[in-house]
Amino acid sequence: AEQGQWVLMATARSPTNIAVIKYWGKRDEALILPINESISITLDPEHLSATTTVAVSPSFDRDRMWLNGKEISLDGGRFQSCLREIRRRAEDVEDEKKGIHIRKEDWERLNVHIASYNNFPTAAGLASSAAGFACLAFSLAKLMNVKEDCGELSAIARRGSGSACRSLFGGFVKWTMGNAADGSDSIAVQLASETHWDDLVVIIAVVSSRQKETSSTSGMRESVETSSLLHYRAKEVVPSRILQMENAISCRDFATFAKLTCADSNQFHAVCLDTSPPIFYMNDTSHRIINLVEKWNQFEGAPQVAYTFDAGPNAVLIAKNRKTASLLLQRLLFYFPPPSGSELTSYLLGDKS
Ligand code: 2P0
Repeated sequence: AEQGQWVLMATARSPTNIAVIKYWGKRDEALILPINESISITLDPEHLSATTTVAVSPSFDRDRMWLNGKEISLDGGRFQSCLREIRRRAEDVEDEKKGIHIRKEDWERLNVHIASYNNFPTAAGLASSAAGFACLAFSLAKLMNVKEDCGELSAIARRGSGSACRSLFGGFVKWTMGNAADGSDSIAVQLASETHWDDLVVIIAVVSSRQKETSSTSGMRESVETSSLLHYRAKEVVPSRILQMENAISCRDFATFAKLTCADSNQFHAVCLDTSPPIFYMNDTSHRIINLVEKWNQFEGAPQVAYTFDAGPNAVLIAKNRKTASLLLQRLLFYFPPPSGSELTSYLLGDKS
């Protein structure tokens, strides 16, 4: 590329994903390789997603990144591994109209600017790293004309954040263990597309918008070091749950899907309690939501709603269909009325001001 003022850009959007069989624990910290497989649902990008624009220009003197408009440091090893892995796979780029000719080897010395936005408040205590790193890997790959498919790109997103690899696909996704020493085969695979089981409705109940006290990365490290339940779970429980879950998804068997989802969330939080010192991600409100769902499912004689909680107190509720979802919303609003004067209350009252 000639020294000049041109700028070349690419933009992508990636949704976040919610694990129904949880990832918790690494067998390799540097490569981010999991101790067990996991399965997730990728959400609709309309609601919880990251949008990232990446740009390259000979006038950029270093790689820089902005998150929700604020510059952040790219010094962390995770950003550096993603950038390095994508640059290694970069190809020639030609844009005749703009007169841009970038040769493969030019990418090593060209710098990028990255601007990423989440369409949900970062402070809402909802995971944003999954959508963020998936989008970073995908948009950089587009910019640099990387030929790898989404599976191969998922291994790069994984180097940013483990759960990010699952956001490269829509629908139901499995993160496979892999066994290559370099981690190249620990990738995401799509189990079923977003149209396969579109009766399901996901409702996220924001219990607390405070930032969590223990980050997932350090929490899972402490669990790997101190929880014997984690090792039992990874070896004796998860492998058969993965098979049962794949089957439940393929048959759209909601009863089995819900039982496995709730059981796996509860076991993940039991592992957190089994960690020394114990990690508490759920709070009283989370426990009350579990009770509400359990009682409801028991009363109906068959599961109607599944719950799952990540590294925080917010509930992710999966309703069997739209009718159940609207009942669920009514019940949540009855038992957990939003404080008067809150945004949600004004919205529900149709307050236009
Ligand atoms: C999951 N979580 O499967 C589990 C369930 C939280 C609870 O993946 O260290 O942010 O970046 O690989 O991916 C959160 O962990 O951790 C997570 P790193 P990540 O979704």
